[in-house]
Formats: sequence, structure tokens, C-alpha cells
Amino acid sequence: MKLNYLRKTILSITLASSAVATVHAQTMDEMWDNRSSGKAHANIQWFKDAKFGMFIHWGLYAKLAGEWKGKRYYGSGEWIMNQARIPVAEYKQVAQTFNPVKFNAEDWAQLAKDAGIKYMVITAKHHDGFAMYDSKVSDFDIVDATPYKKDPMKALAAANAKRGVHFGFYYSQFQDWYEPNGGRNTWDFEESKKDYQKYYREKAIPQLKELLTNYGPLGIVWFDTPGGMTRDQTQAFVDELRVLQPQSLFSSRVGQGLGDYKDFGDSEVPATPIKGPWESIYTHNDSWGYIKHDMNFKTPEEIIRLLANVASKGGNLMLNVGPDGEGNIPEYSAKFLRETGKWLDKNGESIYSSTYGLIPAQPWGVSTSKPGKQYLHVLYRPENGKLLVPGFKGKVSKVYTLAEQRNLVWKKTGDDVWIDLPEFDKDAANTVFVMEYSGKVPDYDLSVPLTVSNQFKENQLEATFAKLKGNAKIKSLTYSHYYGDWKHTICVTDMKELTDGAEFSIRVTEPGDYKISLEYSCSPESAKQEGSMNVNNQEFLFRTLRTSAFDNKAPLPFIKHTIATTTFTKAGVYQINIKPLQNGVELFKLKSVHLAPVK
Ligand code: JFZ
Repeated sequence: MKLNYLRKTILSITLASSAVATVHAQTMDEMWDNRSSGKAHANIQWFKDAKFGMFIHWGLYAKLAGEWKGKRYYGSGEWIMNQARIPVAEYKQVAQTFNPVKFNAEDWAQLAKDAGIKYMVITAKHHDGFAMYDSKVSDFDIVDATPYKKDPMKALAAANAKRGVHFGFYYSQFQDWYEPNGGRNTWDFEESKKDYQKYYREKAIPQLKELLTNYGPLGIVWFDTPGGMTRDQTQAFVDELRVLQPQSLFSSRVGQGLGDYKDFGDSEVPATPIKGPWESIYTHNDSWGYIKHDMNFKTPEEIIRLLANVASKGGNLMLNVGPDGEGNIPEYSAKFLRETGKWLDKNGESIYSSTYGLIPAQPWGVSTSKPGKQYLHVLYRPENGKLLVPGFKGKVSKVYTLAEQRNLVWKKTGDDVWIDLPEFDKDAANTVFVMEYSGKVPDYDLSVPLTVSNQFKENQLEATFAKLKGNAKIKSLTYSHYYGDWKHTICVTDMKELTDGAEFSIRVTEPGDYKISLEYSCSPESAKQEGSMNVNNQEFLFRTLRTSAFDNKAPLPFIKHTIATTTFTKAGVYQINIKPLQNGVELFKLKSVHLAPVK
């Protein structure tokens, strides 16, 4: 069986429940299993409260740093053995030069602490099969095969425990490119001769037992890319390991929907709240493992906003760092994480132990909740300083700034709360306000009209919020930039007939002129088709502009096509209807609708 590893096709998503796809047999969707058992683990609460984790990808690949025999590789650095088809016999020799003398467990744990991080998960063994701890099961480990000769995981487990940071191991249970019977090394070993059960029995399970025995209590065992086991076998595997540490949480990629919480991939923040425990994982630059020519680090502002966005949907952010072959965490990772920590020092109350916001995303930003409190994360300041919290059913008692606890003037008109914002740096990453209230507030509602206001440069309506007509669908499109650098974008697709369409319900808060643009991706077959956008009792015609065909191994380009200018004479609720004017091929893959006030 040939498995198309880096070949995930379109994945249809079911919002607010597990995102499961309908693709080919044992595919990415099973390998990247993001389902969970649905049963609450007795020890899940710390994880739900934690909100911010640090992922660490560290192994022999860090020493190679994205380069093999003079050739540079881009994308997931921990995949270099696979990308360059390095034979086991040669890869093995890298261990002889791996000597991370700069590694300092106290510094790493202190960085996590300073950054406001509550849990750390590090690669004990990645797909390359190399154990970063002292293993008696295999000699291909840091103590036996390198000049370093020490077990860094011992010190790291202790340094985290000392600081109250939960500690966990990533372990690649199926892919092991070093072993003749491990998953996915097809350049040294013949697939048909593999005995996965033997590999599980003789390496994966015994090593996992070492990890679950010798490093104190583990918060998490982070499995990855399952394979080679049936559901029953996976259940038996889970049972055999569970008894060693019943308190440890198992990630969803243990497979077969048997994990304790759900994991979403890189660049994947669900558009609406998801109940139950889950985590989004992100690289800090473009790779998990260290690559010396990858300097594309997310700024503190990007991290702070990402964290708030993930929290507003009810999840955790686990952000990766890739230390180098000497044991140094990249300078920008350390610096930008510490900056994030400074923001969390003042604003952590709005993140830790919070759950998803009851106020749908607004042009100003997002919200998070605690009992009797809504935290308003203002990422974009309204020009006139008047912040609208629309359709809020609670009885508001008090509104104040989180950082200085300064009371603000507000008024309630019907269900709308209008808050007079104080002056604040409009370029700040995220300024948080607290709204205290009593009474029952209905759960998050997908169908409320999306706010469109002239107080912001732009109002963006995401595909997720479209009401579909005919056979139109909402899909999450997965495609990669660099190798293994996956992106996921939710779009309205399959608008092929006159009866198909997408409708957006908007609430325009100030009358005036607005420019409307459609952001979409359009394949050559779909180009030059006529479509129509109906809004405000006007029909605007357009013809699609070609971008490129969807290819999961390449970036998916989007064009922002300005369609029309319209005048809303009154504030109020309007519908925007988009549909094809021809039958046959898909109109385009619609990512969002943009409304920019004309002033
Ligand atoms: C897997 C690994 O192959 C990779 O090396 C890294 O360890 C990462 C954390 O996990 O790769 C994936 C799997 C799934 C997604 C992205 C990368 N995903 O769902 O977007």
C-alpha cells in the first residue's frame, strides 16, 4: 500500500464537532487524527486552564539544520532524512557529531515560565527514530550514540517540575525511519516485508514504557501520525500504556479517535467555538525542527493575537520552538516569547482558565469568557472610540480596563452595549476590557448578523458564516507552502448551478458608502465566469478572475476582487447574496467578503 504522506486533499469540515474528512483509505485524516474519545479525562482540567503551551522539536535533524551534502532544504526540518532520502547508515553517523553542550534545562524551563507558558511537550523520538533520552531499548539514542552522552530529558523534566510547568513527551509511535519494521522508510526498507506489530512490540511500546516510568508524572504523551494498527490494536496499545500513568493525557493523534483532546494543525484555528478540550499547534517560523536559513518568526504581536484568537474559540495554543544542534533556542523565539509573557503578565486573567467568548468575532476583535465576565480583546480600535458589543442579553453591571482596572462609561440600548473607550495605543497588539454582568446569556450563535461598521478600515465576512444554498459547501482547504508547512483555509465551494449560492447576513451600524470586494481563489476552468452579488436591492454583476488551480502541494493564491460600491442609507440588517449566472463549473472558492467604508 502506498501512502501519500504529504498529500492531504480537501477536507470537509463539520464545524463545532470533530473535523473528519472523506478522502482515500488510510490518509492524512487518520494520520492527523483530530478527533477525541469524547469522554472527559479525569485530569483534563489543568489542560483546559493552561491555554498556552510550548512545543519543542529537537533531534539529530537540528544538527543538520536544513542542509545535507551541500544542498539546502526548506520546510519541515525534522523531515530532512525523508526529504533527502538519507540512508540509515549515513543518518546514523550524524549522531557522532551531535554534541549539544549549550543545552541548559533551567534556561529552557525558565523561558517557558517567563513566557507565561503552562506546559511543555518535547520530542522524545521523532520520525527519524532517534531517542533524545537514555533508552535501553535501542542504542540509537543520545546517551549511547553521541559524544554528549547525557540524558537532557531528565534535567528538563526536573526543571519544569520545579517551576510548575507541566511536562510531556512527543513520541512518533508509527513512523520510524530507522527501523526495518517502522513506518514510512521506503528508501532503505521494502514496504511489503514490514511487520509493524513487531516494531510496536519491540520498540515503540517498550520505549513509551521507559518514558512513562523514568521521568516523573507526564502531563501529556503527544502521539503523532498513527498507522499500522486497527482500532482494537490501538485500544490495546492505549490500555497497556495508560496503566503506567493514568493521569497523563494522550493527544488525538494516538489515532482511531481514542485521544483525550483534539489537535488542530498548523495554521488551523477553527472559525467558531469548539466545545471540549482542544489545541492548535503552530510553528514559530516555517519549520518545527531547526533550520538555519528559516528566519520567518512570528512577531510578539502575531503571537499575542493568535493566542487570543485561539482562546476565543475555546482552545489552547501550543507554539513550537526548534533549538539548534548545540542546544540553543533561536534568539528570536526566546525574545518574542518573553515579550508575549510581558503581555500575559498584565492580561493573563483574560486568557488562563477562560473559555470561548459569547460575543461573536467583531471588526474590533474577539472575546473570551469566565462566569459573569466577558473579556473584550480589542485588536483594532474604532476610530471614534465607541465600542459596540451587539446583541448582549446579560445585565451589565460594570465595564473596566483589565490592565489598570479603570472603570469606563457605557450604556445599553436594547441589547447593544456601547462602551466609551479610553485613549490607548491603537497600535498595541491587544488591549483588553472587562464587561461584568449577571443573568443568563445564550450560547454562541452562528446565525447572528455580522457587524459592518465605518469605524474600521475594513470589515471581513468569513466563509464560515455563509448560509449555503443548493449544493454549495463549506470546506477547509489544506495545502502547503514549504514542505510540510501546511495551511488551512475555509472557503465556500461547489457553487456550480444557478440554484447554488452563499448568503451573508450583515448588520450595518452606520449608514454610508462601502466598497465591496470578494476574496477568492479561481482555477483556470472557473475563470471568466459570470456571477452576481445581490445586496441592498441592487444586483452587481462580475466576471471571475483567474488565480490558479487548487494543488495541495502549492500555495493557494487568493485575489481580492473589488466588485462594487454601494450606499446603505440606513443602519440595519442586510443580506449579501452571491451566486453563479451559469450552470456547470464551480464559480470560485470564496474565502471572504470585504466591506471597506468610503470616507
Ligand atoms: C506532523 C509531523 O509529521 C511533523 O514532523 C511535526 O512533528 C508535526 C507537529 O506533526 O506533521 C503534521 C501533521 C498534521 C498537520 C501538520 C503537520 N496538520 O494537520 O496540519
